[in-house]
Amino acid sequence: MNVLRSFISVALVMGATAAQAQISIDNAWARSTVPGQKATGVFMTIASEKPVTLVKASSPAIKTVEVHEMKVIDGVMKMREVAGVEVLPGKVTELKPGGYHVMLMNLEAPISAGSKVPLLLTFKDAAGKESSVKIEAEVRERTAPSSAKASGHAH
Ligand SMILES: [Cu+2]
Repeated sequence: MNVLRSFISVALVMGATAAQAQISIDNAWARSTVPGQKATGVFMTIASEKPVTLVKASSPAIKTVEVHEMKVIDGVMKMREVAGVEVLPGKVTELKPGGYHVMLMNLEAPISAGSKVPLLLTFKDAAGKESSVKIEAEVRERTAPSSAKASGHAH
């Protein structure tokens, strides 16, 4: 029922146009996993007309999804869950390897390259109002360049 309700609100968000703050998400991709691997990252770029914060991510296909940050603390690369990722107008916010990412956890089956992971991203605006955006992250090979921009031949 919760899932159903989420998707109904997404339909409403998508149906609304100029009156709503526009959030656009591009180049969403997930890193493929090998059998036995329990977690992987999803990366994307986010732009918004108004300041918003990415507060939550979920997927009908995956039990545990968290918003994470990767950071070097005392010389060691560490990963932790964050309360939110700020998206400011006029600036593209990047979720990328080594930085912010959406983490898919407790995976029950490998995620293979070429498949798609449906995700529901929840944003909160300055007034505390939530809106959700439904995306599909394209699964890419573990060895793929971390950014399409890094290679003119990425495909
Ligand atoms: Cu993580």
